[in-house]
Amino acid sequence: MKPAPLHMMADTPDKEGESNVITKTKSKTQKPPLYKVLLLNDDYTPMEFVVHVLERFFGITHAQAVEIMLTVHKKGVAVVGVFSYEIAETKVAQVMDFARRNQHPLQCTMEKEE
Ligand code: TYC
Repeated sequence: MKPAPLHMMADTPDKEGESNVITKTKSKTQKPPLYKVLLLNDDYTPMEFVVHVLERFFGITHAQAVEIMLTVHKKGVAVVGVFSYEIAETKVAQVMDFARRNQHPLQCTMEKEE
């Protein structure tokens, strides 16, 4: 935990014989959770289709897309990106819909970041 910002700190100066311990460590405003978008391997979706999907929906370069596709192919799964809930949900829906319309079994899911 980071130290409390100046505006949250007690402004009473220390008196002799008195401790001035700051007990407030948790901020009131929490960062919104982030979600990993995961791509899963399968035996049937063509490699070129996966690369196209990555370029089309995640705005990454061809080289990055090939790299991620090969990671999924070898390891079974890879994180494609990390987004807010709504953006992650949209990416998953776009990939799943595009794969289904092209009759490929490609699977894409999302997972909350710890
Ligand atoms: N394993 C697939 C093949 O050999 C390629 C592939 C890569 C499929 C990544 C899905 O998410 C995937 N054609």
